Amino acid sequence: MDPAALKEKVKAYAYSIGVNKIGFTDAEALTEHLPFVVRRREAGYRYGINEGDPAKRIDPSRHLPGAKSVISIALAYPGADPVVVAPQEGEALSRGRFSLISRGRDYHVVVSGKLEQIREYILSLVPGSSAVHMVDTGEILEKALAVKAGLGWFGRNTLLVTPEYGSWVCLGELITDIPFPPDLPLDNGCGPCSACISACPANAIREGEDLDLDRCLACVTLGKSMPEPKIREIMGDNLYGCDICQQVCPYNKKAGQINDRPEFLYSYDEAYPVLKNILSLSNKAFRERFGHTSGAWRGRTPVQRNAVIAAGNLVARDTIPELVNILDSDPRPVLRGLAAWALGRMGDPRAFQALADALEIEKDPAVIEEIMQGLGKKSFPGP
Ligand code: B12
Ligand code: SF4
Ligand code: SF4
Repeated sequence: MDPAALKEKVKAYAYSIGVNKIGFTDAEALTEHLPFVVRRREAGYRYGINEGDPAKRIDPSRHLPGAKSVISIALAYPGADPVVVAPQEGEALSRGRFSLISRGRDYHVVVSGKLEQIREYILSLVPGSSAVHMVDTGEILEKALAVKAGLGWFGRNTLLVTPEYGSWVCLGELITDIPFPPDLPLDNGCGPCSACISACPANAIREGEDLDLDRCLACVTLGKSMPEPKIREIMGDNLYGCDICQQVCPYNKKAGQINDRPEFLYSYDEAYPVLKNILSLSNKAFRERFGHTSGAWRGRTPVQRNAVIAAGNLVARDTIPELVNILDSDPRPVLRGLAAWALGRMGDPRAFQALADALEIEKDPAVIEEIMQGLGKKSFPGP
């Protein structure tokens, strides 16, 4: 079949199965992006995908020999709270917050499903052709491919912004050996706006430079180590990811609520879980409750760690019993240390007593230091 006619059929099919945007581009290496990838790698940021081979990250043909084109797709997800059951009036329980993309069914599964349907459709029309699909973890630079395929542009917050859905889209792509005619890139629509830069609480967006991943809360909240006290304070109530630089984007505000994809819907409790419940979750209970979301990717510890920090930031006195329990008996020193920090912010006699008791039995110097700080005492001089 003529590639141009095939392209139209593939586009129509993709829209019919709920893909919001689709674009086509060639499979040439993204050589102008190599310096960004190398710089990110040299900065020592790991988080899985950043440690990939830079040559593979920019070159579709490293993933499919004989690659001729890339089909980039975007699926819109709810950019606000469309399906929430508000808490009971008068509820006094403190809650944390999952970022929007980490709620509902894991987008990796949803986008991969669509890509597989498109792959099978192409194979039914062009038997013997080859295609591989990727979502997020597949090494290739997804935003750069989406820009080249005309889905949107690089916003100043480094995300792909589409004219219709703003940046509330998740991306995926099919690398194929069919020479589809390419689409044209769009003009950058940011204009003079810099709302995302001003709104970032961590001052992590430096225009023309990389995102500062030591500060970006989307990155910090994936971690398992003890953040610096200054960073803890700006982490707010975020349990996994951060949406602030997207929430202020005029394109995202204009897009409103995209609410027609049942897979991405969620309950209020899933989006804003009660902190005391998170603090006492076993590994098994965490998997049962959040295993279907992308927010479970890094496991229970980052979410619980961030819940302890959120409790401190919110001065959530309803969490004192759970924080005391962590300080007394959690095997993870990072959680014990942060529980001491959070208890120190409560201004409550129960919290103060728990810190004084813990000082008698704690053995880890870093945790002892946090307890001392929490009690308002001078630094621990060491053994
Ligand atoms: C590693 C990673 C992260 C890291 C680092 C993010 C980052 N910006 O690099 C962390 C954990 C922080 C992260 C956070 C988030 N992520 Co993320 N992440 C990725 C991943 C796996 C790789 C990104 C990457 O390659 N970075 C490497 C560096 C070098 O690239 P970069 O920072 O994007 O830099 C580019 C710009 O500088 C750009 N550029 C900008 N302007 C210009 C102009 C010119 C002329 C040129 C040449 C280049 C250029 O070129 C660079 C290279 O492409 C992608 C999936 C994938 N495989 O691509 C998802 C992905 C980017 N993440 C995604 C999402 C949703 C998020 C979060 C919104 C989640 C959340 N709510 O917390 C946040 C957003 C934070 C932010 N402001 O960017 C989506 C983005 C969708 C979209 N609309 O763009 C992706 C595409 C996953 C997906 N399949 O949907 N993420
Ligand atoms: S995700 Fe949050 S911390 Fe990171 S750049 Fe955006 S607003 Fe800043
Ligand atoms: S907030 Fe403004 S500068 Fe940032 S991505 Fe959106 S349009 Fe671009």
